[in-house]
Amino acid sequence: MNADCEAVRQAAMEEIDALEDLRALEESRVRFLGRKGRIAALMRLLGETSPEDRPALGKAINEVKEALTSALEARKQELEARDLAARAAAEAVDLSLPGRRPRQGHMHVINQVIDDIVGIFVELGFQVAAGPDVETEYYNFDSLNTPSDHPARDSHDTFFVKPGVVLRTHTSPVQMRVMERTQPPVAIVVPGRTYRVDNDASHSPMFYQIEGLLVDHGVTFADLKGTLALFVRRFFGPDTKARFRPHFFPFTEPSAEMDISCSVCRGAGCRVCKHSGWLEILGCGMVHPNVFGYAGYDYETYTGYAFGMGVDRIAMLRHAISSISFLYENDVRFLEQF
Ligand code: 2NL
Repeated sequence: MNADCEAVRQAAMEEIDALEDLRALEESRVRFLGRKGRIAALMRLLGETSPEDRPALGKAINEVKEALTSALEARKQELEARDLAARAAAEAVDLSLPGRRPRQGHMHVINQVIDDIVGIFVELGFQVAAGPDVETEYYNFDSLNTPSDHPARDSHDTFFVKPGVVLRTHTSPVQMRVMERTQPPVAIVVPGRTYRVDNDASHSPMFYQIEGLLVDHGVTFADLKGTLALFVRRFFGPDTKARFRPHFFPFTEPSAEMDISCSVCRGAGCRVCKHSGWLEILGCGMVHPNVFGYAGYDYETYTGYAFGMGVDRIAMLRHAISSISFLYENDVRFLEQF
């Protein structure tokens, strides 16, 4: 009888040693320790055993049962530990890795330049004004003393929305609207989008301008020169020189263009200034009496100056940007440099 016990123990131990997963282990447990298992079969033999042999056989069966139970438990713990280790390895997180830094954005270079320019004039007491991008021909041209046969007014230069309505070609209509509703003194700067039919390395059909307007008693061209000279020294640096050349605009008389000493070569001559030593950066002049007439201002009582500059051109000069399209195609590799 002990031989039967020994056979069951032998078979069970071999099987348990070979177990490779928890499901097979449970099947083994049922096969040996279950109600219809091998141990239960040995128990049934007890009944057929003589009373004097029974205690020894019972003891032997119990020893096998206990040996199997603890062998199964030990194997179960080994397999569970192995599963846990495998899962831990598969799901491992390296806590010493550096975190992923979120990419931080910033103001567009155009807006940085607008803020810098506007900031200089605000410090001088100018207020900031804004108005619609879609304008009437009246505010964009007629009220600014621009005759109806002026070349800028045809569809090769100006975007027409419908007859009488255009995309503003400068921000001057905003100054007209402010003058209509305000009595002098007026001192405003107007940054904004403007539109012209034009597209090459230095022109985009949508671009940014900043214009300024100051109207009061006794404003002179000297005030204009002094204010703009201060502006360029603040913006381009204290050694920047400025010069004024006579020019023509329909809305100012007299009119001028202002050049500054080349910020790239400091006047020595380079590709950027086309070897002249000077860069053209803005147009300006004394507000034309006819414009005051449209605004409802008495040109015998008031005088004023106005100026306008292209923000894109100034941003390109400041940062040595070779083509205006860089400013508008929004390639992050370009934008993040500023
Ligand atoms: C340029 C030249 C200029 C003005 C803009 C202006 C506005 C009013 C009345 C009179 Cl309401 N003038 N604006 C005057 C002279 C020049 O801009 O080259 N801009 C990029």
